[in-house]
Amino acid sequence: MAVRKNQVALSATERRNFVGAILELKRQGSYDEFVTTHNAFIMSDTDEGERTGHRSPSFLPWHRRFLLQFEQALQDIDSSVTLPYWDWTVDRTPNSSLGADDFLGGNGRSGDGRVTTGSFAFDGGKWPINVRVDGRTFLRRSLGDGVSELPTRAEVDDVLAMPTYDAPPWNSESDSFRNYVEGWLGPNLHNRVHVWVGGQMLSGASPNDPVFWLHHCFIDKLWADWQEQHPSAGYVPVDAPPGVIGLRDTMKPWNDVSPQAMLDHTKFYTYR
Ligand code: CU1
Ligand code: CU1
Repeated sequence: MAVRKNQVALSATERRNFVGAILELKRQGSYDEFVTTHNAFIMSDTDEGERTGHRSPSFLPWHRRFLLQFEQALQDIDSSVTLPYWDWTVDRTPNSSLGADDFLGGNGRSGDGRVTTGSFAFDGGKWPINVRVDGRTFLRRSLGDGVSELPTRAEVDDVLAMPTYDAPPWNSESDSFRNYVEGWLGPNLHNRVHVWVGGQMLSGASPNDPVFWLHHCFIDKLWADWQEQHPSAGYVPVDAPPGVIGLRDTMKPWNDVSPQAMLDHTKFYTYR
């Protein structure tokens, strides 16, 4: 059984293997397919129309499946690798361990935001930004510029205490755990972290920054924590209105994956 750990708990070897598998997936061309898929959903998910990846109840199961597929692609390269998570309530400064030279690299430089340290720096030659929303071919970050503070543990705990998974109108206006975690209402958890990192993380092509996976892994863990705290509150809606994914509906781009199939993450991995 795969165990997903906090990134601060990874050994130097585990960090090297994780980064190495990502670079190899990039070299093979498959990494950019994940960026393309994610960007397509960001562009098409809307509050009133079809919404599968974002702004909707399936935000959490969609990303759980997306991460699982990415993790399995890494494991095809190195079977020892699992996705680590970034607990940004603790590791919350630009100088945190996440940004070490042997891990994800640090902040972008002033002016153009170009990341110049770590394995994903443009000058290393291994991390061209191919799927992009503008002409810039280098990874960018501007930590803390768009919003100065990452969410706190107290804010996370308040959101975890919310008893209802989701609610009408099943979009960015819903008063619900899913919408508060996603960040359209309340203290803004998930969206705020994208803004705090800045650069490509602000766009639909956010998986261009490998920190995307560690951020979403923590969001996935928060969903698992919520499920444990609210065992009788399941995924809703069971039967959904047009545009929304109900419990047993198929989530694009897959043709055999429903939210129901993603509810129990322990079939695939556990968190430590
Ligand atoms: Cu997303
Ligand atoms: Cu995200």
